[in-house]
Amino acid sequence: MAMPGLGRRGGIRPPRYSAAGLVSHGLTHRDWTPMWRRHELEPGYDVVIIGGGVHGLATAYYLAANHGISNVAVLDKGYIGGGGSGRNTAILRSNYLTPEGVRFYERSMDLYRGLAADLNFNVMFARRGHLTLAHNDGSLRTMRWRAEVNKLQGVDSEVIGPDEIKRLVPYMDVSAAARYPVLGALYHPPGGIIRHDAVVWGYARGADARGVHIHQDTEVTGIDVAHGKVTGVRTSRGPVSAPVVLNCTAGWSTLICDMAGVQVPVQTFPLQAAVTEPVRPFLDAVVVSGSLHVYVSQTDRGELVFGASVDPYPSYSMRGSLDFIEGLAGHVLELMPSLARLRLLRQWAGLCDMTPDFSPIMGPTPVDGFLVDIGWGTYGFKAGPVSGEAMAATIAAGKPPPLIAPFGLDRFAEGRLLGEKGAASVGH
Ligand code: PYC
Repeated sequence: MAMPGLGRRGGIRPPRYSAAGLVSHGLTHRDWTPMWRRHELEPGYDVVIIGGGVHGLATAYYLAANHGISNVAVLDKGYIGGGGSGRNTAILRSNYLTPEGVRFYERSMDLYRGLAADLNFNVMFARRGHLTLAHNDGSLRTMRWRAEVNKLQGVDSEVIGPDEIKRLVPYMDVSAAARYPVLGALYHPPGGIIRHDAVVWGYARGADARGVHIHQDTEVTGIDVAHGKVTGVRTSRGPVSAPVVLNCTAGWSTLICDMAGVQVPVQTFPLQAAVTEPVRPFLDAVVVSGSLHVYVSQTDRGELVFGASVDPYPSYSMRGSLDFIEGLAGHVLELMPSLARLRLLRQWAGLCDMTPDFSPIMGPTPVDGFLVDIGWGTYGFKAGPVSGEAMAATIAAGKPPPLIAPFGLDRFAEGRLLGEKGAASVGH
């Protein structure tokens, strides 16, 4: 995969956000500069990125910021962040099961920790501590395994017992009388939550300022390939030529791969979530129970955000179901009976592009110049920054950096699967 000489396009310098700027805008009622601009669709770009979620926008940002490649278009069929990036439960962690996975997600945590300063945009990262509960001996064994792999990679994780869990989450029922008694937990202190929309907007603003064109309402309807090489895309607004096309479309990724004639072992399943009315802060940690198929965290505004496992059938539906909410409510109450009177405000679904080994597919495909950053399953949001950084490096250098080399599409043919199912928040 040889990348052509990729070029730079001039950007603008966005105004720096500061406390003084906030006061001055408040007093003068001056409008804020829009965070990204609208552009005519050019007939050609050096790089076309399909999908305006955190992965696509982060890739565009790092292409421009780290490699000086800014003749880049990000195309989204809807609005930026309207897919998985705006529908996930915004949990960050790096306590995975394989050394490759732990290293990769830990780099993402590093980037997330510095993101507000890097983008000059408050992404509201909150380190909260992340607890994955074990309700049986089998899960406890997996938690110990993960803790050891994590420690070997320098990631802070340890197995703790019910007393320590009760200290961290006083409202949780850790008694032996609980229907699924809590035997212990994998405790990952650096885990936390973030404001997912802000991450999308921050990357969009940073990419736009460096000359990237962000095109919303621009659906890709075809991909042109000649002599085994990608030459461009067709869109609802006309054709665009490009020697490099990157598929960052998560739940829709197989549809885009089909357009290029590339087969990938991915199936799309909905993942549902829900949010309650806001209440006073009482839950600091992020709590996950695989056996009860539920995870819960409390936002800085006081809402509780809940999620579960993916729906048990492939679908492109992004609507919530009664079935899901009934099951979820029952499981939450088994963990925290005192939440019985809390009211749910909203439920929704996002789409997960699941692979057989629960690890992503990143890098080149058999079509020269057509790259993928897909197969995220339920882990996509956590990986946004590192994926962007690594895919930008792949495009700039013409080959994937060592950090993502294990995640290539060729691993399925070569039998080098990277099983991360044991690191899933909940059973799937
Ligand atoms: O892997 O932490 C996770 C997660 C939470 C929600 C979906 N995936």
